[in-house]
Amino acid sequence: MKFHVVTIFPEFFRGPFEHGVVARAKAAGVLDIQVHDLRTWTSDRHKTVDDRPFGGGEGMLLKAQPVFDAVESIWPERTLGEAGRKVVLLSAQGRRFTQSVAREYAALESVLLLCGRYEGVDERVAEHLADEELSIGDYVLSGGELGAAVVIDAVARLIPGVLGNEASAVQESFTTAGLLDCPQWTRPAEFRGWKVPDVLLGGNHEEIRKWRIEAAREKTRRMRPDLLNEA
Ligand code: 4HQ
Repeated sequence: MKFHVVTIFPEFFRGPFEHGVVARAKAAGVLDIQVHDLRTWTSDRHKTVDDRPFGGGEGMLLKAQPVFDAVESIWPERTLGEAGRKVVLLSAQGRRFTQSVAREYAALESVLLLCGRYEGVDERVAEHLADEELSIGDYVLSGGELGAAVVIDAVARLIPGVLGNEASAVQESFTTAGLLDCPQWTRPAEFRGWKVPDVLLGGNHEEIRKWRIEAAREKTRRMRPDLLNEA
């Protein structure tokens, strides 16, 4: 699977992808991430990517032209709504990014992530260039870069062949799908007087399995009751 990222801060992506699952997926050759500097597609001396909003108001907007030129140069033959690859604009106004969106993206050949900055992006990008606007959550970031990193991380661990994913990412069983993870402990069995539940110390795997399902349900009921009312 391939990601393209278009940003005015390409250096931002040096760190996040050099560790853990994403780094391993890249090393294994199942994931490729190409980061592009939006200023590549400017032609003036100051490499201008922003301008003032029509009608007035606070701050600046990313101009449509460099963003259109970037996408059209990265994917010259692409058409809107094409199967297999998607242009995604990170935006607080977008569809909410969830695990099911991550699974959707992991099945694509390529995703091109557009990271806005300033007060936003000229609306013609959302309207006529991006296949969709995507939000990682209901809060305001100062740029799309953190959102793009979140999306790449969540999708990378679902790619077949990424080390450990057959066991851990896909372990989600029929009975615990859509629930929070159950609580877990490691040694010692007692720490500062706090004990690990007895059932987990005995070797009864059927008992443990049932206990974990119930613990996941109870944790979900307590922390995220909204998840129990979903399909
Ligand atoms: N943005 N999920 C980028 C976000 C955001 C989000 C606000 C998008 C700022 C420039 N992105 N603009 N939430 O808050 O993805």
